[in-house]
Order: sequence, then C-alpha cells, then structure tokens
Amino acid sequence: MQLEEISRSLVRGDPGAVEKLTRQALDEGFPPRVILEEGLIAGMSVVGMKFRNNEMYFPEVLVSARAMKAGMAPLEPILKACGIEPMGRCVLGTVKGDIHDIGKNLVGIMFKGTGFEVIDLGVNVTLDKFIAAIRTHRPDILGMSALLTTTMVQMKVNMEGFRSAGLLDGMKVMVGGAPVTLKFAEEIGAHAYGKDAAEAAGKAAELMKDLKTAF
Ligand code: B12
Repeated sequence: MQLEEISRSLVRGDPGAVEKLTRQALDEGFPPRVILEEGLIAGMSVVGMKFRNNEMYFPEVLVSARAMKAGMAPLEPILKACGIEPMGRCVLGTVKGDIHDIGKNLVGIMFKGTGFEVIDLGVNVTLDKFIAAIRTHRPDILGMSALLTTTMVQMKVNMEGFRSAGLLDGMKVMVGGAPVTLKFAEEIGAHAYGKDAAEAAGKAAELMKDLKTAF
C-alpha cells in the first residue's frame, strides 16, 4: 500500500522516493493529514524505535530525517492553505547547555501532525529566551527537552523561573528526553512527561482538554 511504502522508504533513508511517493499519494487523493500521519510520522516513529534499540545508528537517523523533510515539502503548503485551526500552540526547546535535538524535533513533528502550531526555539535555550518566547507567543504548552543528566537540572531552574515570572497560569509544561523520568517531572512541578514523541503528542492533546475546561 502507498502509505506503507512511504514509511518504508523513509526508514530506508531514500528522500527521492519519499518525495515522489508523497506527491503520488496526493495525486491519488489521499488527504495530506493522512499521508503525514500514516506515511511520514509512522516511518519516523519506526526510526526512533530502531535507534533506541540500537538497530539504527545516528548517520542513518539523519538520512531518514532528511527523507522526512523531502516528504514534508509537497505537504506543508497544502496543510497551511487548508487553514485548519490549530489544536493549540506549543513552544519547544532543548534546555541551556544541551545541543541534542533529534528527539525534540521528533516531538515537534508529532505535535504538528496532531494539529499543534509549533514554535521551535532550537537548542541551548536559556531561561530568558524561553520567557521571552512565552511572552511573545502565549503558548498553551511549553515543551522542554534534555538529554544530559547535567542539563536536566536546568528544567527545575526554568520551572522556578516561569513560576516567579507568573507564566504558569493558562500554560502547561511538558518535559522529556532520555534521562528525564515521570518522577523527576513530578518533582519539578511539570504538568506532563512523555517517554517518546507519540506519547508526548497524546498527552499534549489531553492537556488541551484540561486547559479548555479550566477557562
Ligand atoms: C546523537 C547523540 C549526540 C549528538 C547530538 C546530535 C543532535 N543533533 O541531537 C552529538 C554528537 C552532538 C552529541 C553530543 C554529546 N553527547 Co550525546 N548522544 C547522542 C545519542 C547517541 C542519541 C540521542 C538521540 O538523538 N536519541 C534519539 C531520540 C529519538 O531519542 P530521545 O532524544 O530520547 O527523544 C525521545 C524521548 O526522549 C522523548 N523526548 C525528547 N525530548 C522531549 C521533549 C518533550 C517535551 C517530551 C514530552 C518528550 C521528549 O521523545 C523523543 C522521541 O521519541 C545519545 C545516546 C542515546 N542512546 O540516547 C547520546 C548521549 C545523550 N550523549 C551523551 C553525551 C555525554 C554527550 C556529550 C557530552 C559528549 C561529549 N563528551 O562531547 C555531548 C554533549 C553536547 C551538548 N552540550 O549537548 C550521553 C549523556 C550521558 C548523560 N546521562 O548525561 C549519551 C546518553 C551517550 C552515552 N551513553 O554516554 N550526542
């Protein structure tokens, strides 16, 4: 089936095939959202899983990420033009001192696939930069990523910074990254933890329900 072929080409790291098959799927009338979720995101989830199980290595992950980008090229303008109201707005970033972004980018892709507008601040994001972005974009959800035991402590500092700046009303904070646990998330007062991108997107959708019933 067409969409499975997109996933398989993405896992194989073949940008040309992914783009061609995505265009073909559009021509054949598959809805862009379905191509994104069941073709591209499904493939990227397999890549994440294989990477975690040491069945794929970093250079291969990068090639698959490039294939994902190639598939997004024909989809993005159509998704934008549809003008579908986003489910919510999310600001994402990897905390200060940390430059790991593969997992965060996957989370961003899954959020977009779930219907969120995503503002990605990149890596090595300082507390001040997070605060400025929250004031500018007024996100429903703020997502922080950390891959080092030495930088995950920055999440606690940031939570305290958001609290003292009065930014936690009407905004939910999610945290994740390999060393981060549910227990740690609870300790620092984050609203949710996601062990992987799929769980993160599901929890973000749940948090949106909480936000809507709270106001
Ligand atoms: C790739 C990689 C790098 C790349 C990063 C490239 C990039 N653009 O990201 C490079 C080579 C640059 C790098 C550098 C370093 N790295 Co490194 N790196 C890795 C590696 C191999 C993979 C990380 C990864 O991408 N995983 C795949 C993604 C898909 O998984 P993930 O990040 O966990 O994300 C998922 C979830 O955690 C979750 N998630 C992630 N973020 C978020 C956010 C939210 C809000 C939510 C809800 C969920 C969520 O969803 C994601 C998708 O499913 C890991 C080893 C490992 N197996 O984890 C080491 C690792 C993280 N690195 C490590 C180290 C030590 C370093 C260096 C200090 C090495 C050095 N001496 O220079 C530097 C640090 C640089 C810095 N200041 O950040 C250690 C950390 C040890 C520790 N516990 O602190 C690890 C664990 C390797 C090891 N076993 O020693 N690294």
